[in-house]
Amino acid sequence: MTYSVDAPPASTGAGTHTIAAMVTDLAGNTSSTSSTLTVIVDTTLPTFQTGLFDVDASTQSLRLTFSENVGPTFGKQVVIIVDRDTNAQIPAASMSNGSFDVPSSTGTLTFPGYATGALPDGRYRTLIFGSNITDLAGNAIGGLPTFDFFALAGDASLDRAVTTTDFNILAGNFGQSGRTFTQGDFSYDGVVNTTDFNILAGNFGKSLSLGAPAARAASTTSSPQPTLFSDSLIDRTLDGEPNDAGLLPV
Ligand SMILES: [Ca+2]
Ligand SMILES: [Ca+2]
Repeated sequence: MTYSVDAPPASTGAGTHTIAAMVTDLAGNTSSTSSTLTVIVDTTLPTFQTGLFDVDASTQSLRLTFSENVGPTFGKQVVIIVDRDTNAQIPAASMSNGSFDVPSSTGTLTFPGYATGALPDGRYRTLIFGSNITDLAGNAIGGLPTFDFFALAGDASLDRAVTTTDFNILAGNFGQSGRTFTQGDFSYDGVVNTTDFNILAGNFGKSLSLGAPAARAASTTSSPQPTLFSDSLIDRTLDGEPNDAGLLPV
């Protein structure tokens, strides 16, 4: 015979609870205690912690770290990456589906739709759809957290400019294998050679300023957005004002 019993209030608070059952029949005979069931009640909302644009991974990787496991809901469907100067979005079709490392509570997205997996040069803002990201108990992050980063081919020193500093880094690693982006392997084939020199030469003198981007056209987001988030919310997150042609914040 199977019974369904509502858990008593004492077991509904946050934390780990052990539940066991004992029954008494009409004659007063009491059963032994059942085997136990452990229940974890989680009422703590997960949070977005930090972001990292990892140029030194084997392929460029955007890593987003959360306060706990949100893996089952993490993926490219819960983020939008926008070029802050042009308002262009990184197409979802160019992004990996996303993976999640439970021990570090970190989700990773890569960009296999681009040659060598490297994003076009630009200053990017990641919009994280917090209402769609939940922990295992279903608690959502909520809101629209953001993470800003930049991509600049040839900028081995990661100072937002392609200069002789970067050339010297490349020269110091020239001809060597097992190298990373910050060692001059801008083509992500592990080797520093003329291919990387040509990438650097093509961007020599280019820089991405820290200042506010130039005025842009009114919001023209073209990709379908999760319905929880309107274009105006996304636009306010980008520049603090709804659907206008204002300046993006620094
Ligand atoms: Ca540099
Ligand atoms: Ca290379």
